[in-house]
Amino acid sequence: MTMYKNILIITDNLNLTISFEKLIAGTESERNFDFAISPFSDKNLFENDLVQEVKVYDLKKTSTISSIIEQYDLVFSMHCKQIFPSKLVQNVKCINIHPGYNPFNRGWYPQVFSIIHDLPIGATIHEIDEKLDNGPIIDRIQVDKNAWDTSLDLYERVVEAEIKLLKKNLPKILEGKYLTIKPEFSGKTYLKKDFKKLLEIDTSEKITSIGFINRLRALTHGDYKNSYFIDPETGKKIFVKIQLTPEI
Ligand code: 0FX
Repeated sequence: MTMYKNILIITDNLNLTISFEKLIAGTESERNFDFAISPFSDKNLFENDLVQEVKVYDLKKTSTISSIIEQYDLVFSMHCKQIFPSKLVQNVKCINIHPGYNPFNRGWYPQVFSIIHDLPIGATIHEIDEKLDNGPIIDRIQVDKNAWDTSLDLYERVVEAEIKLLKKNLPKILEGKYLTIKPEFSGKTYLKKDFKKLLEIDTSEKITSIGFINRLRALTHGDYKNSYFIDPETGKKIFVKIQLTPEI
C-alpha cells in the first residue's frame, strides 16, 4: 500500500480545479498539494480564484520533468492540455480525470464526438500510460444523453460527473488503495484537428436532416462561435447555432 504525500495537480481548467481544492480542504496537514498550469494558461486568473499559489510547468522541458519526478509521488492531470511525456508517466504515478466515458471518446471534446457518432458519454478517472486517455480505469460513470442536448448541456453534466467521481475516489487514490480495470477495447481517439474539421459547413453536402441537427447541436456550446458557412456574396463566415426545446 502506498500512501501518497506529495501531490501535484496540473491543470488548465479553472472550475474543475476550484472543485478539487474544495475536496482537499482540511487534509493539507497530512499531505502536500501543489497546483500547476501550462504556460499558455492565465496564471492571474487561476491565482485569483484559488487559495493556493500556482506554478507554471512546461512539460516539454526535461528539467521540469526531472524536478516533478523528484518532488512528487502522485500527479493528477485535471484537464491539463499538455501531453505527459513517457519519462514522467514511467517514474511517478499519474492519474487523469477525463471528460469522456473510456474507452469510447478518448481525446478532445468527447461530448462533441459522442453526439456526432452516437456513443456513450460520461467521465473517467484512470492511470495515465503512454497513450492518450488509455490507461487502466479506476472508475467511470455514464451520463444521460438526450436528443435535445447541445454540447454545452452534455458538457455540464460531464463536469458534474467528474466531480462526483473525484469525491468518491479521491480518498482511495490518496491512500493507494484503489483497484483498476483494463479498458475493454482501444476505442477511438479524436484530436483538436478532428474538431476543427467539423466546423465549416459545406453548403452543398447531402446530409440527412437528423445528421445535420446532430452536427449543429454537437457544435452548439454557449457563446463559442463554432460551426459556420461562407456567405458566397460577402465571403464572410456566418456562424450557426441550434436551439432545441423538447415539448413539456
Ligand atoms: O478543459 P476542457 O473541458 O477539456 C479539454 C478536452 O476536451 C479534454 O479531453 C482534455 N483532457 C482536456 C485537457 O482539454 O476544455 P475547454 O475548457 O477548452 O473546453 C470545454 C468545452 O468547450 C469543450 O468540450 C467544447 C467547448 N468548446 C471549447 C472551445 C475552446 C467549443 O465548443 N469551442 C471552442 O472553441
